Amino acid sequence: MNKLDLSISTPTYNEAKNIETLTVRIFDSLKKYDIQGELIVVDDNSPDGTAAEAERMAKSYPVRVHVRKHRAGPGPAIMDGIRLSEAPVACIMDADLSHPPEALPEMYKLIKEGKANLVIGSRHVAGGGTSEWVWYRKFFSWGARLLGRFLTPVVDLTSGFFMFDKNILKGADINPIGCKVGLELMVKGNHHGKVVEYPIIFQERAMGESKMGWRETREYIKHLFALTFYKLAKILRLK
Ligand SMILES: Nc1nc2c(ncn2[C@@H]2O[C@H](COP(=O)(O)OP(=O)(O)O)[C@@H](O)[C@H]2O)c(=O)[nH]1
Ligand SMILES: [Mg+2]
Repeated sequence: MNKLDLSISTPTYNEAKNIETLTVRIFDSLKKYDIQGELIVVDDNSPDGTAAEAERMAKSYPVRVHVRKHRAGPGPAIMDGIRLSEAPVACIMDADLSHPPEALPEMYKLIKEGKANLVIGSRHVAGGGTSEWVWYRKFFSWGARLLGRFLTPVVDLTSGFFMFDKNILKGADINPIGCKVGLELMVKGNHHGKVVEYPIIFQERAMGESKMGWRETREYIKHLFALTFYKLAKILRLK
């Protein structure tokens, strides 16, 4: 078997209708640039048969399926995906096609060429954006960015689409509260400041329903506080 370049994992809950398109688009886009990738579907035992659909794709593509017993939000599933990643470079993306698989090769190239250790698929840099968002979603996204200004120079700090050289995990205590694993890596990862935002257009999901709600917002605020303490402690220790 060829050497694996990139492990992509996706947390899933009731995404059966999106798995096939996601798989085909990921592997089409990697094939064009001759990148050897694998897809790891980390499913929380979805009642709609997401895992079975992923197993069906595994017959024709390098897809692995990991089923967790209980629903616990995307955070723990993302952490499992990272642990299961076998390639030197790992990537996390949503399964609902909000994150364009066509961006994967350029993001990978930034890491491969040593320009970045962590690449964020970003909606808020030139060339990036979102399809039509309702006002409250825009408002929350703006508020979330404002709160994290102190933590990282990254503009799109809540992005769920990111890729990294797995060396950034060495010696880092990665232990996110909630689902913003990318933010945890921006603040605590050993990336030596080599973090690049790559512009993406975020598409509203076409199939299925969003599972985000107040619990995620509360967890996000707790996470921001924890990271702020972490950063302050680090600054004080350096002095
Ligand atoms: N494993 C797992 N994945 C989840 C859970 N909740 C959401 N997800 C996945 O996390 C990703 C983002 O969720 P989504 O509902 O699209 O959030 P939104 O884009 O913020 O509305 C999708 O791939 C979901 O299927 C969960 O409880 N467990
Ligand atoms: Mg979504």
